[in-house]
Amino acid sequence: MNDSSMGEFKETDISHAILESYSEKFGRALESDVAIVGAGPSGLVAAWRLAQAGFRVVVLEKRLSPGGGVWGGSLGMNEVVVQKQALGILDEAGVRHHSRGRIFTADAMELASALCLKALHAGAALLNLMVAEDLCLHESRVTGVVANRTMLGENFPIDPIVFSSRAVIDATGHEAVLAHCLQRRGLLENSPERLPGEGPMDAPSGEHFVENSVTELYPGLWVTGMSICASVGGPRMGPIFGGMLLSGSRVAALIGQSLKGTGPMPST
Ligand code: 48F
Repeated sequence: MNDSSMGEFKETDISHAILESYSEKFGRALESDVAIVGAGPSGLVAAWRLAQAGFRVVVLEKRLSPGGGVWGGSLGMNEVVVQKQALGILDEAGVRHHSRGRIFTADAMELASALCLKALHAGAALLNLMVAEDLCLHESRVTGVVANRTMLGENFPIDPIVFSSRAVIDATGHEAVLAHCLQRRGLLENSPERLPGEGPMDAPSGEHFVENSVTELYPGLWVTGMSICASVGGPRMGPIFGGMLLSGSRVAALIGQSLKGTGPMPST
């Protein structure tokens, strides 16, 4: 880089550009139609589908990298397995796949990256390093997510911020973080002392279960992906991801129907 090109901008221009850009993105995300917690495969597909349908969507992810359990495949071998019912989603996302008998494989990194890009290009806001720690409730309905910067609230007495939304999706995977927020306060149906948790592995049943058991656990709070198994009890299934993709698609369709009539929140 020569002297004249270095003179085109200052270090503070870089900082201002980031601050302004992030502030616009963050500001728009504070009120949405759907707030999704967890950027794993189910959360990202839900974000993509809902944003594609014209809803304002924010995804909060506590880690630096979105993609959840996709990246590592199985044992860190970064290939994932998908069954034929979910190939349409891979094709639409431009993810290449290879037949292995009755199932198919795809590159884990290609899948994680493609889902992020699809969600972003459809218009969803994706905020990483944001950890959801609670839910906002008004008149027995979930109305938003209470979130903090990852590691901030845990280590310092620093208050969180609220992301208001008309619907919230718990896509936090095995942790089912938001379902636990309601369960520990006795707000779930039948007030269980603890959530049933995942059952032992049964991949074929588990895949079917996560697609078909998408539900509104409490008014305004939906569960998708592994958080369904953790919150209502269902088998785990290991590194096969078709059920997660289909579960994300299904929760988006059901929320779309339930929000229909009131129309998407106008973009600002
Ligand atoms: O675990 P994860 O990938 O959930 P999923 O979409 O998919 C499950 C599969 O990856 C795999 C499997 C396949 O058969 O069993 O496990 O159901 O993604 C969950 C995401 O939620 C984030 C977490 O970092 C991960 O990226 N997450 C968890 N808790 C929080 C959170 C939280 N409190 N706030 C924000 N993000």
